[in-house]
Amino acid sequence: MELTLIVAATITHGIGHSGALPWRLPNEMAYFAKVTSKAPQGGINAVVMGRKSWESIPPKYRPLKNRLNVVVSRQPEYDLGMPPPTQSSLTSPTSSLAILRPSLASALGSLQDILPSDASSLHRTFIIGGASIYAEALNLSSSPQESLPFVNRILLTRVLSPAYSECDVFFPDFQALDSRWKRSSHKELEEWTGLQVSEGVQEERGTRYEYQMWTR
Ligand code: FOL
Repeated sequence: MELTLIVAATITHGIGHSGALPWRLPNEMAYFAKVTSKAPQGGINAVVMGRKSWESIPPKYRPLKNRLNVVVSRQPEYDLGMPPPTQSSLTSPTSSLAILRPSLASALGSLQDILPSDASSLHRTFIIGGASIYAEALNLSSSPQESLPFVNRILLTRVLSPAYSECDVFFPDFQALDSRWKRSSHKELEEWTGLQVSEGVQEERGTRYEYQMWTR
């Protein structure tokens, strides 16, 4: 099983502030939605997130549509605000689904079994945050953990300016922690996503950023 992590982070690795994204970038968000949704006929992608990230998604966009939403919380009674999927709701490939799992390892370990194989098959799995889930997925968590599948790809939107120095949650400095991470070419990013992606520095509402892909 291969895992892809998707994140938008500043130069100093800031990803959030006061429980929300530090910026509002509609085109960048559209990129996130397209990349995480795109799957072949009969396939569906999973988006795995921590409880605080789930809560940060505007209720009208929850669960993220056309994706299997997997929310990690140690609270067994945590209320996702919707009924758990039934066997029959899992057979409709366009439905939006949200399930709760008690750990990242159990979330990832159970994914294959969740979808009935006759209905829709799991295509790609994306780790969408936040800070503690990213750190654990990159095997940096200090708490004891079961062995996790390997994150071999990072779709990083590098936010170049402004600095967003108010950020209070951060993405790990993955390059400092593992020198095997190599930046892919723009062509490789487009080939892997199957999308046309704008190349070079983007500017939206005064924020400059760039779409990148890294692999190890
Ligand atoms: N990765 C990237 N590149 N950009 C992000 O903004 C991002 N955000 C998260 C994780 N990885 C990311 C976590 N935060 C929505 C809101 C917050 C969020 C993730 C997703 C959300 O509402 N998404 C809708 C799009 C809504 C719209 O079109 O405005 C979706 O359908 O994905």
